[in-house]
Amino acid sequence: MNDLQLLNTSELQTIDNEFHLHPFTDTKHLHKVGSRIITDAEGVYVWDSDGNKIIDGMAGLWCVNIGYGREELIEAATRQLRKLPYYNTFFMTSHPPVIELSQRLAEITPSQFNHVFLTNSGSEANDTVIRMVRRYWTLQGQESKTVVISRTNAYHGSTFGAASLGGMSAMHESGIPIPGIEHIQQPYWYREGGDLDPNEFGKKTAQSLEEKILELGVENVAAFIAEPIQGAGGVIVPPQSYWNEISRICEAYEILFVADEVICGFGRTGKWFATDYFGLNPDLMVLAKGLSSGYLPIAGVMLSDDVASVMIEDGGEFAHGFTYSGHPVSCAVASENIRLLSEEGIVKNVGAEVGPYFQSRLAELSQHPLVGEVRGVGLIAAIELVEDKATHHRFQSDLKVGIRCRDHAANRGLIMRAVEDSMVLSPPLIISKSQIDDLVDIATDALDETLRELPS
Ligand code: PXG
Repeated sequence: MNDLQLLNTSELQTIDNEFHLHPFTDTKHLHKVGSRIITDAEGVYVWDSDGNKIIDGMAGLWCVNIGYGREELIEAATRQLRKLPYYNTFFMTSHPPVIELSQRLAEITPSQFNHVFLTNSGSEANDTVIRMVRRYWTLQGQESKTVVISRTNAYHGSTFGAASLGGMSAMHESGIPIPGIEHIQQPYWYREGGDLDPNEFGKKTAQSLEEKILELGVENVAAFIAEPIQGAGGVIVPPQSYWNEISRICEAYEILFVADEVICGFGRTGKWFATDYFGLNPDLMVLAKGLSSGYLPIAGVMLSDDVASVMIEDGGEFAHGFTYSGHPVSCAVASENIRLLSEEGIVKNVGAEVGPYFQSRLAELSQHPLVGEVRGVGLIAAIELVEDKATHHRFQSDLKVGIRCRDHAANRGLIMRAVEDSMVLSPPLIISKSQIDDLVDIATDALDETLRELPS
């Protein structure tokens, strides 16, 4: 084995190519260009193996909410590793870190949530949701209520169940979606709204839930699942009218509403949860990412008191769980992360200060010739690039406009992600106003450079 610390970038890339298969990656292409190797991080910055300092406009993968390098989290992990590095929560056992985290989650989530089922990833949490909602109805003698309704272009994870809940056509192959999952139209007004104004379109797409319930028969529908703001789908913020109508329909037909807060939770919108931001009333809430600020893998499903009481009182054993459900070290880090987000006023500051500043600085970019729409809430946003601002007409996909812009930004010191031609941003919540100014300057340069090289 080599001492990897001593190798240069191209040596590291060679070994990476030889032994490592990356997620969601065209491996043959990666082997040609080589991976960007990240070696260090602090605050909102990461450094690559060539020593470049880069603003991490994506907080890793929408997860490093508290920023990099927090000693308190490192100490919480180290302390717990020394004291009890592992114990399970099966077979009537528990341990202090999982007990503390469960209590903390009950405190910060909306009042109907007082129970959590812990997993290691958002995908596992969403697979858990499928089993849980079916079990909830079965326990109440309504075995036929099995279908979960989701939306096109939703992202709920990569395992078989979670990819089925997701509505991304590229992930639908070889038996995915599994039976019992249905998709309705997403509330993406800018792309799919046609002649309708945003609120008419929001109401219409929400009403497609009612149509789907009636088509399937309410006796067959278990739940509706949605991200309050679609993240991986391109940061799609529904029109104002959307959530009211969805809530009305879920209540009228008494189906469970599952809010997937994996990206939106833990302060991203300036509230603890997007559920608080939009005034939603979910029965289940899916958590991951910002729960530990990505320092260690942990995720979970919050159950409302109603769902929990059915599962507990009428259920007997729920034959479901993971070796690392409630892993003590992940729990210790998550609790400390929540304590810091709360006691340092980080979530509040996103709502009152940096969130509005970020949105207003980004809104200036709508003047740019390439930018069709800037949308977002708090510290999550998208800048959608179009060929024709009046008609919202897209660039031809082989021009790869989003990828070009992403690469220009990266070369200038900013990580943005391209979802087709939407440039998405989700920086650490501790970003300062002057760092937001730097981010916007680099994004502007990247847009200018992209414009310059496009055929006129
Ligand atoms: N729900 C949502 C809303 C997510 O965004 C998951 C569930 C699954 O979580 P895990 O921990 O299993 O990955 C996610 C994950 C991207 C990207 O390209 C987004 C995610 C994961 C990987 C890539 O934007 N979100």
